[in-house]
Amino acid sequence: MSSSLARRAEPIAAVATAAGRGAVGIVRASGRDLRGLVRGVCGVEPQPRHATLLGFRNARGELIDSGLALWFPAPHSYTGEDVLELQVHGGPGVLQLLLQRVLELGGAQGMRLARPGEFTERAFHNGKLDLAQAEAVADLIEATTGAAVLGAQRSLAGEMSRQVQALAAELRELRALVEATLDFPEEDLEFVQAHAVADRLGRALRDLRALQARTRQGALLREGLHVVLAGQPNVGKSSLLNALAGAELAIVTDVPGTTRDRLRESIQIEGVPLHVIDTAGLRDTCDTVEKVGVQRSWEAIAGADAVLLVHDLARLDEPAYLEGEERIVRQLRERGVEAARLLHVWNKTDVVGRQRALQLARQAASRLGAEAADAPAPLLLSARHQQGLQALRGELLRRCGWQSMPEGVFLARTRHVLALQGCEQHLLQAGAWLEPPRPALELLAEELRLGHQALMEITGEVSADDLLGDIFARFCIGK
Ligand SMILES: Nc1nc2c(ncn2[C@@H]2O[C@H](COP(=O)(O)OP(=O)(O)OP(=O)(O)O)[C@@H](O)[C@H]2O)c(=O)[nH]1
Ligand SMILES: [Mg+2]
Repeated sequence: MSSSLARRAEPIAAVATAAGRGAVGIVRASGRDLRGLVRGVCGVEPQPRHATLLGFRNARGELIDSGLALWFPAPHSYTGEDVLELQVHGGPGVLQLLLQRVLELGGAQGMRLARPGEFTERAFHNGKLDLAQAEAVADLIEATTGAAVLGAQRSLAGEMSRQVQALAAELRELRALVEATLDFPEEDLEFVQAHAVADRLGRALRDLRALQARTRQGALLREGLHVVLAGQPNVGKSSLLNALAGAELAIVTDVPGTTRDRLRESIQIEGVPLHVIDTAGLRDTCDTVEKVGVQRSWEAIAGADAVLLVHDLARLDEPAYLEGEERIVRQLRERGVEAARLLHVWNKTDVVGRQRALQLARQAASRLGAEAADAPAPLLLSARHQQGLQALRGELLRRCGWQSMPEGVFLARTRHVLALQGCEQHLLQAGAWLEPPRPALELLAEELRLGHQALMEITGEVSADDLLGDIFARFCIGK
């Protein structure tokens, strides 16, 4: 028996509720045969799947607490094994004594403390959940916004898994078609059959792309977007952070070089998390501290999904200021910040008025080679007066490819996005082998096999042990 199989044979127990005090706390145990343990802890065998009020006692017969016992004999339980849940008063002392008692009574069977996520891992191994659904359990617990909760529920209910399975079924049929031909080496892929394969491959690619679009939205909803506020000193970056967050987080003064270090804040737009970083103004400086700050600004920019380059409309007609703008745009380009990641915003509209602001922004944009990025219109803001924020929020969502989907978004992870990308590459390669003169059918079959395999990584039908270890280690204990 491999060590991971041996570990799965041992019964496990843990406190399932969060650490600290609460009205109710839960101790949970799972194992292949918990009947002995149940009688030991409860004194009787409670009716399955009913709440039974009982007293739970220590080895000397003293009452630890009275509470509810919930008994789920296998296979009708969360893990698919026998599961016992005990609900008692939610104090750390009570829960520890009760957990100790459970471990003691299960000792003969090798009962031990559960590792993080081990209950869910067992549910996965016993076919109660696939891997994407197991991940959704963790995501549901982690969800902090309404949109994330609903998205995680959709994944947990299997919305993503069903789409993955449907696509996998298409690929299985396609592989069968190609491999049937492989079994008869003297017959080449006939013209008609080649058409059938090409047709099916085209359909599979279309379905894959639809799934990719939904999955990307789901990953965005889970992981959010990293946005950096950049620009020269005193243009209003910190004011913009405060305006977006709706709170006075960053220090704002009229002294250039106020912000010395990066400041992070997570906000949300339509439920999409936005991790915003305010940075030190970009300029050449002799001040040692500010120098480090500017260095950190560049580091933040390098790791950003989007860079909001803030311009000060009130100074756009000053040659020295404009030169600074040109230098920053040049440096951004040199550091590989492509136009798609760069968003120009024009601040302090209130100082110059809207008409003049539009004119100044257009002139400067043309000088900075930023007109295309400004389409359809420059983003005019007044961070101080909280104006223009709605348009900015909308543009940020548009840039990151967010679309509200009528059928609802399911929560997804970067892991899923990458698996689908892998599948796409193999299917495209398979398509290339299909072109005349179709050099070798084996290559086509192999690409389809690899594509299929990449897809099955999502639901965990194909998965390496260390991937599973990685995923479940991030759960909390008791789940
Ligand atoms: N009139 C007006 N003033 C603004 C606006 N936004 C910011 N300011 C003022 O501009 C000055 C600089 O604002 P900050 O937000 O500190 O600018 P910053 O870009 O963070 O500056 P550093 O941290 O020094 O790089 C402050 O006096 C702000 O009140 C605006 O929309 N209109
Ligand atoms: Mg600042």
